[in-house]
Amino acid sequence: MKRNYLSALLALSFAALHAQTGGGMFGGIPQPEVTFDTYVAAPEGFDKEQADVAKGRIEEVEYKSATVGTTRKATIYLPPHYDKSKKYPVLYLLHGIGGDHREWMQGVPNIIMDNLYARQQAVPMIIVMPNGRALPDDRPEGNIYSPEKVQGFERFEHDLIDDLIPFVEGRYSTYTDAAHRAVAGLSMGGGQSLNFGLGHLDTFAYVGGFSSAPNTRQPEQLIPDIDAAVKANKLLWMVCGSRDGLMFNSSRLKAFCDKNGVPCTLIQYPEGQHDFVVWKYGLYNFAQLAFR
Ligand code: FER
Repeated sequence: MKRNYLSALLALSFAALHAQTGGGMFGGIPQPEVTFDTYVAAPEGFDKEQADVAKGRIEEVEYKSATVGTTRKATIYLPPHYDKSKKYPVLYLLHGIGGDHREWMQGVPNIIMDNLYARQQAVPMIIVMPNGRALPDDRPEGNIYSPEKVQGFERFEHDLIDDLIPFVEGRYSTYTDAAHRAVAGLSMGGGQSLNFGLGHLDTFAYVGGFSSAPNTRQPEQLIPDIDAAVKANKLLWMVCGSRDGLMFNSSRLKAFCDKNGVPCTLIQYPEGQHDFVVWKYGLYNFAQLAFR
């Protein structure tokens, strides 16, 4: 999996040099001029296990996907003191091109969330980490950049909305409206989150893209109806590393939003690359803002 990210980074390293300057063109890709939102560092230890902090629970589940025609897996994080007599909002948290339903565990979402809850900095939520490659063989093996594999990431729109969400809302004690659903992800999963979240305003009110990849649709496709997006979306939040060649996916959406009066955040992580330093920071911040 490491090697896969490495090849992506290699291909993008030139573009990364350019991203710091902001604006202009690079390799035929327009790099829009944008004003980034203020970066505030996460506190020391936000991603480190603390002995005196209540722990949530991680479990792996299987659900039937009519979209794919198989049984698929997802990792679930339940907050500390999960109580079936209460209802919870749900964050769908999506992985990158070389990952699967276990990839996000590298970013210790359970520890980040446990620590946030200990300080009462996040609304208790269930986090669902699916496999976003909606294919009969959904393993990140072979050529992970092949058109077939990439199409699986597109097809996941239907698996998510028609199969996974109903499964989650049947199995766990959740709210079942857009105001209590969030979708966020890293890289390919960031692109998916922007595409599906903004494409289904009636399903998700909170949308996050961390280092979003070239699967991110053009701003005009993401937000064809400005008024509808402004009305329905409650959070559109992005982060990308200053040294990540994929910044243009986020900055062109940010530029469009600023021009059209759509509330939107884009933080440039200083010296940030295409890795879990940025993605953990993304979760830490997004989780505090969601469901408010
Ligand atoms: C690409 C560069 C990067 C691309 C996808 C990625 C489909 C995804 C990277 C990741 O998920 O880490 O050209 O095209």
